[in-house]
Amino acid sequence: MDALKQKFHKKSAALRDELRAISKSKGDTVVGEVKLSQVLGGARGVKMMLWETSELDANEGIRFRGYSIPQLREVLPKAKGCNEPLPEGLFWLMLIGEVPTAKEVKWLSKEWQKRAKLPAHTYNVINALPKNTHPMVQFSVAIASMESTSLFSKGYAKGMSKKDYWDPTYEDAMNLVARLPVVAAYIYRRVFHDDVHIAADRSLDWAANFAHMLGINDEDNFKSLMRLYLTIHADHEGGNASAHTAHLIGSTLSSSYLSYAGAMNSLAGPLHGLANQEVIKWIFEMIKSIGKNPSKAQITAYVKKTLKAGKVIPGYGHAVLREPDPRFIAQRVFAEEHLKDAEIVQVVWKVFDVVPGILKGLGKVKNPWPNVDAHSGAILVHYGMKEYPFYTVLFGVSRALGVLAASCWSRAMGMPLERPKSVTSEWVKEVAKQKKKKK
Ligand code: HAX
Repeated sequence: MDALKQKFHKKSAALRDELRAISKSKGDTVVGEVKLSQVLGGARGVKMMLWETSELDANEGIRFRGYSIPQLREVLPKAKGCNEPLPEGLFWLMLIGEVPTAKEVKWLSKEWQKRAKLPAHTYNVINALPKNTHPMVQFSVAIASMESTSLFSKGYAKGMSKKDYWDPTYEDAMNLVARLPVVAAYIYRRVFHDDVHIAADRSLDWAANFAHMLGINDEDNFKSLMRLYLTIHADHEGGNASAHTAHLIGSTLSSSYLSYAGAMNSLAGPLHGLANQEVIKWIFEMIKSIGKNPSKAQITAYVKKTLKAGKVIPGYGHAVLREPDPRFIAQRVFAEEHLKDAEIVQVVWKVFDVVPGILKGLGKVKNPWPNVDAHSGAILVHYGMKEYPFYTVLFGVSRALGVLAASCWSRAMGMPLERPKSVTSEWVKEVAKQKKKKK
């Protein structure tokens, strides 16, 4: 058994016993109340799941096992000559709660390189789809097709004991994370580069090899960008739509392949991960309509026109955050270091100067600030990746780190089938009447 797996097993077995004891002795403790506005409002803020890998604070943003994004840039091991953390280090941290050494991260890079082979039929499944199928659909289908290699499903079919579920779940998570850059690069080169593929470079780390297989020219800076990008998109606690989808599907004991394919279908919605493509599409349309170097007054008019048409401003707002997203800030810092004169980046910064004031003025938007998706496209465009329908796939490769690490915990904890209660509108009206009477 590898060292990471051993540590995970030891820690998760201990926590499982501890939580079971807490549930038995203190299970009746009330931890909150649910209001009708939450029943009707997307369950915002309802505490109802366990998620070990990260936690989101509305004002401070995401913390991965207690570490903020600037702290991750300080403490996680880095590749030689690069200021950005290696995502392998974040996976290690999220899985067992310890900052890894450079040696441990090197081992993980090698381990993922070893596990990165796709089943032959997955290529056939992707190739069977018309090339104009949205890349997120190709990605999701490809992931689901790998279910046939799930060690968890094989073990379950053979009658594996509940206490052993964590073991093949760890193996599936490691295999899937290792394979995702290969799947994603294959889709990118298939759709946008005439099926001319680039072989993996096994000497590289996970993110750099992904950058290499994508074939983007400014390789060194793009490799640094991918290390940052795949780190900051990795997890956003458990309640966001993609993570929660994976958690729900996984709770039925379907494999990591099926649950992660489901997560990707959720990420592919424009209010969630697809917002990264919508942002740059919106910016391209604005540039087409008013020119490459729009003034703040012109952007203001364009934003108002978008709102008047009954549309949202993509890349702004958040269900939980109430301050500018630290993931936006991290990308801004990267852009300031590497590409501050790029015209497209200047446009993103001007949009940032204008949009929050306008959204605040609407009086209903709870968070007028940019989220993670407001910045990413402009940086990708600068490095030559203009094919925005692919952007959410990049997000999907990263999100696997957190979601699959969390899935190991769910299995190890023996988390039960998830089954919240729904209510009818009749029930809601009845409750509303009672509330009125009480007043
Ligand atoms: N532009 C215009 N209106 C907005 C808005 C925006 N960016 N953000 C919120 N609003 C509106 C909502 O549509 C809602 O209007 P109605 O009452 O008329 O329905 C009102 O403000 C209140 O919404 P809220 O409570 O502030 O926000 P929600 O928690 O309901 O929604 C969303 C959060 C992220 C879905 C929302 O802010 C939005 O649509 N943003 C644009 C899309 C986007 O960038 N999504 C990516 C989010 C981050 C992410 O998951 N990345 O993967």
